[in-house]
Amino acid sequence: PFLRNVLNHPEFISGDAKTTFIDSTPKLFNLPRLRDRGNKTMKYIANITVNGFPGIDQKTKTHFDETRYPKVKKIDTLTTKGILDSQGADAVVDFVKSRKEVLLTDTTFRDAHQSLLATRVRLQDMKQVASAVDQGLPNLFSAEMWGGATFDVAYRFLNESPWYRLRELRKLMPNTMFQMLFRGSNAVGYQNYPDNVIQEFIKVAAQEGMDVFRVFDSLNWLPQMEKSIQAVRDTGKIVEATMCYTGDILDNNRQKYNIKYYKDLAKELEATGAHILAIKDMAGILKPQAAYRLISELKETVDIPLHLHTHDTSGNGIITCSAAVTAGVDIVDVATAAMSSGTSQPSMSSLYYALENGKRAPELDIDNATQINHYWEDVRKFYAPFEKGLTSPQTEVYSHEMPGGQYTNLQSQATAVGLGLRFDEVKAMYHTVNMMFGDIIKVTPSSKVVGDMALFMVQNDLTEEDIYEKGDTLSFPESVISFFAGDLGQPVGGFPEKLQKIILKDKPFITDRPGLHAAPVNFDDVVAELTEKLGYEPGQHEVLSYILYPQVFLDYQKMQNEFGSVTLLDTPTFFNGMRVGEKISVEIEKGKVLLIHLDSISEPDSEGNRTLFFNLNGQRREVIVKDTS
Ligand code: 3PY
Ligand code: ZN
Repeated sequence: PFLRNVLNHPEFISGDAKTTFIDSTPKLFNLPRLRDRGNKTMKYIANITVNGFPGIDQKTKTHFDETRYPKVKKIDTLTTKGILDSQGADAVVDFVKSRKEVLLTDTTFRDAHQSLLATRVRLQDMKQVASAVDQGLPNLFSAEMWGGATFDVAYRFLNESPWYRLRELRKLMPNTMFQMLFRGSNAVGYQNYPDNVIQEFIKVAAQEGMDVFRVFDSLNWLPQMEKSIQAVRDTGKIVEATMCYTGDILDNNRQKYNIKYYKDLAKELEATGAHILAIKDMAGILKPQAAYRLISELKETVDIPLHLHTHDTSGNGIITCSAAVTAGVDIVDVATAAMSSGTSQPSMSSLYYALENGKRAPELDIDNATQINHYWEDVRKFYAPFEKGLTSPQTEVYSHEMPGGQYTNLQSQATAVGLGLRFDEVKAMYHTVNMMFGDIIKVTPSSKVVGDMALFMVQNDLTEEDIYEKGDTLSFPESVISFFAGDLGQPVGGFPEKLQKIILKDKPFITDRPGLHAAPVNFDDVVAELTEKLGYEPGQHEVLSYILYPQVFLDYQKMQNEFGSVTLLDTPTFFNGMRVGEKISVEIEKGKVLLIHLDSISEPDSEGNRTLFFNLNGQRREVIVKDTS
């Protein structure tokens, strides 16, 4: 039926086709478009097959067919999404408060792969399991599936629009609240953006289906969060105001961030009108006893529900969550077992059994969770090239305090500048730099500043003393200069003045909110500029992407023009191309499938071009690719 087209339609052959023929049988005219898509897809595959995907060893290709698809029992129950859509955000808060059991947020689609697999998990792999999560785990508070690094990485490395990801998952998961991580005035980027960009981003994200916004600031500086919190409130969606946890409240020698600090901050965050207070332990350094004390005291300090986010880097994640549950935390973040632990969140099923038969055991269908997990056990294998993280618990995190998502990133950065074998020194230096900076909150983007400085010092064999002695002659990394100029806001207790002078030299610095210095973006101007570049009028979401990541967005568009949408390819083919003799199928629309067989590959000709002989839905096709490998 796929090959049925206008030329072999009986009406056309009989010569009876009228001018209304196109209108009454539009499907038949899709063929050139399908062929075009097929050709672009083969061009992508040919390229990857011959030249490889950047950073991926081409030798092994995992097979897609061997994946176990989850078979879950559908459970009908009241969902937070149902409450939000019918009664609004405050009703969800009331619902959370009324529950005796702890609620769970599943981070598998966002932080888990950001922390384990360099944020590389593709929509195609989420889509296959999305309905199962929606139908099989309806008691989840939410699924975190957007924001943080996923926005940038989707465009930059996966040729995938994060907006398309959001829309597609929304369709498949109508009963689950979607949650995103939002970096306050830094949005989903690494720098401060004008207030109107922040407001517009939140508005459009809410329209596209986002329900819960976890708003944080990388220095815990309230002025950098207030506009975002208000913007979420204006959309009617749920806002979690966030405190990032650092230090150790139970360490008497480390009292900069003591219990009083967190209680005061909690009150300020509650006063912004936030629906929920999130405690974001981005590095996984909230020890179990500290979790018990922190949650117990925060419960007495604020009225809004508490949502705990931690990482399992130290191996103590389950105990921390369990202590927090005993102390009364309302919601905790977990990930499906196969995507949990190490620098990721603690495992959903491990926590389930840790709490089983207790007073606050979560409502979770463990058989459905296991089915879903089998799928992820298989899918994780596709991403083996990105597995650079820890293979065992690491308690050193209590000293370096590096966020879960940064660990593998910094390791790759270190390797890229030839410091792969000196990563232990980089970690130690990360701690030194943090102390030099005055012991700051370290989370994107402030954590990147600390990482950049640590790499700079190890690379140039500089000690702390060297910075103070010969700092005048050194050119520091751009991010470090910008941080000390106040571009990310003000750290708790201010900047260390002596170091600030050394780093900034004569550069001016600000002590007020960076947004006050940023002119609003004129969206009409951006639309005009982008229309010219794209050749069509962009949607609001595209305008925002372009403002946040101009070059990344344009590069993505260029790839789209050349290769079409490659989002639908299976992941092994996306990363590894095809092998001679292999056959794959790509469902480009419901019921429309491209069947692609790679027959052979020629030797390179005198100009280094190879010809790939494909068979696309029964027809021979040739694609010529320059071999640059
Ligand atoms: C992010 O901002 O991407 C984070 O996950 C911080 O923990
Ligand atoms: Zn995290």
